[in-house]
Amino acid sequence: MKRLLALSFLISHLSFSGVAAQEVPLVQNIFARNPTSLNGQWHYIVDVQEEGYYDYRMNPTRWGFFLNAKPQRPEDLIEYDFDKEPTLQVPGDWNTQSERLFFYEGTVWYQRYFSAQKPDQGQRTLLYFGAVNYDAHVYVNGQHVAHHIGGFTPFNADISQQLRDGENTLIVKVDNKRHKDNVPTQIFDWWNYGGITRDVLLVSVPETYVEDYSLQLEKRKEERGEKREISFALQLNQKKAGERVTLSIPELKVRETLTTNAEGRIATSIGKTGGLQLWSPDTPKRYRVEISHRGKTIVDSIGFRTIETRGKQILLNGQPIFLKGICIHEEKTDGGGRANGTRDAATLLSMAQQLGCNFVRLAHYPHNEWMVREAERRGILVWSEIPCYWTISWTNEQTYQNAQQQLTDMISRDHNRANIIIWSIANETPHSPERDQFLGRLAKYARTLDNTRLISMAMEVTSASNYKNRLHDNMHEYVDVVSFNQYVGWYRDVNDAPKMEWEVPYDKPVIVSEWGGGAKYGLHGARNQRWTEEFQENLYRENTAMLDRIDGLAGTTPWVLKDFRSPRRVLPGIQDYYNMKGVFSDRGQRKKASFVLEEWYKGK
Ligand code: GCB
Repeated sequence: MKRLLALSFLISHLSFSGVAAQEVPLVQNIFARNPTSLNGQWHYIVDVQEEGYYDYRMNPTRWGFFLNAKPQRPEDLIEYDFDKEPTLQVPGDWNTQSERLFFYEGTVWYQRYFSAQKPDQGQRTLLYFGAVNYDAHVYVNGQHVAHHIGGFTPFNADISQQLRDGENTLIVKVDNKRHKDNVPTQIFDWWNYGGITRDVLLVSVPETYVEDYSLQLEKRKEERGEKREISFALQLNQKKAGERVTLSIPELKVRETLTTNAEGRIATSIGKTGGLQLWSPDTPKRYRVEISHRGKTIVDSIGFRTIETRGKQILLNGQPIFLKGICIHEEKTDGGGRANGTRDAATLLSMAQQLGCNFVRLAHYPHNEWMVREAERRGILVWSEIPCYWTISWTNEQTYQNAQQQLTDMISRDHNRANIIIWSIANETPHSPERDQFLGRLAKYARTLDNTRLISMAMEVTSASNYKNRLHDNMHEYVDVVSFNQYVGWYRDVNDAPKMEWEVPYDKPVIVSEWGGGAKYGLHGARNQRWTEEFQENLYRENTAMLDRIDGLAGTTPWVLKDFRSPRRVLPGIQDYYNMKGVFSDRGQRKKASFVLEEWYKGK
């Protein structure tokens, strides 16, 4: 049984200091801080040999592209000129915006001008990036302000010192080369979209500002039964006592003025939960929450719910729930590259809802914040994951730190979202003592950040002995929900699903986090004919019947919502660089299997 402890999250999270000089800990709910958007057209230079960063002896150069230098005299030699380069839309990946960049993996420099004022006395200006894939160096007016690693998590830097009145230059060096020691590692089954793929924002904040806050429904065991209360925690960016903060939830008639302690922190609970309408897929109720400090008000929409496990059940608000899910990649329909924003989220989530889903697995990395919020608004529960995928360098401490940072960033950004119920720390990782050590450490760390949600990871079962599939994974001790991927009917045991039996020897709920097979939309034939819709349809029939025989099955997320781009999928005429396991085509057309899934979910 889990107890909701919002405060431990903030306390451990806020003491984290893994940020570079100008970088400051992530600001909670950036969109509510009256941001100025720096989205739009940015100039870019493709820099295959990192000419703009290293000199010809491979030493970092002081005269790099980040200076945006211009010849001052006729004889000056400057061998680049952003102003004459073409542009790319930000946010967006470069692969789908320029044909010559479709397969490109390497360094691209982005540049734009923006007008601003130096912050007034007592004010600061922060620069925020929703995500840059993969390795980003950020420069304002030629000065380095941030370095961030990890392609799917946000970061922000204080650029007050670098800003000028009038025109300013912002340059980002983006490198998406794959490396063995990265997270994800060198190989993965999705397109390595490069670029500034999420929003870029400027935010003005007071010198002392609300950095983070957390509101959660907490269930406290008492002598007679349980008591529910809303816990509230807040952290300023400075350790400042005596700062007054007003928390108000008008619909609940909550209005309290609270004062920070010497750590710049508030930690309290609000008893008033009478009449509280809980967030759930049927009633995705969110309350307007206002947090005011020094004349600035942050407005959020927050839902309250509990999530816990009991034996092999998952309980939402105390009631067992079956998670009718689907896996989703963060990719637009129609070959449009990386998804971002509410419109893309609405498209993808509407497709999931056509299947009757109440749950999505946002694979294999944290998706953009719009996606999570749109799912929350629609009443869709979420599994959120970091890209510890396949063969991570388990013994490399830097790789571990990288994974841990991505986990921290993911949880920091989304810990107020009621719909996120599972943090997933990995996908299909090969068994070894080193991997257990790495992932065990990560799971424990995740709990120190947030012990109000469930922890899981996608394990795997790849073979059966005499049709008996048995899950064995040492990581079972560390997770709350035992999840695994299996591809009976596709990679293995074609035709044998009806004979398969399953054993999960742990007293924990079970999610089959991937299953499925490929089909080309519009290709028809016999049901034993690979790539036809009928083959996939039959696979879904047999798999759903098989899954019904798993004791303790608490949910599934078949692979995958729609066909998605992958460099590993090269079969001409069929794949053409798409993984075809979508139950929808890339254009959003429904394949036959999708109706089988919908029918099955109707009965759940
Ligand atoms: C998996 C992976 C997923 C792949 C999928 C496939 O097990 O987790 O990322 O895309 O299989 O299609 O093979």
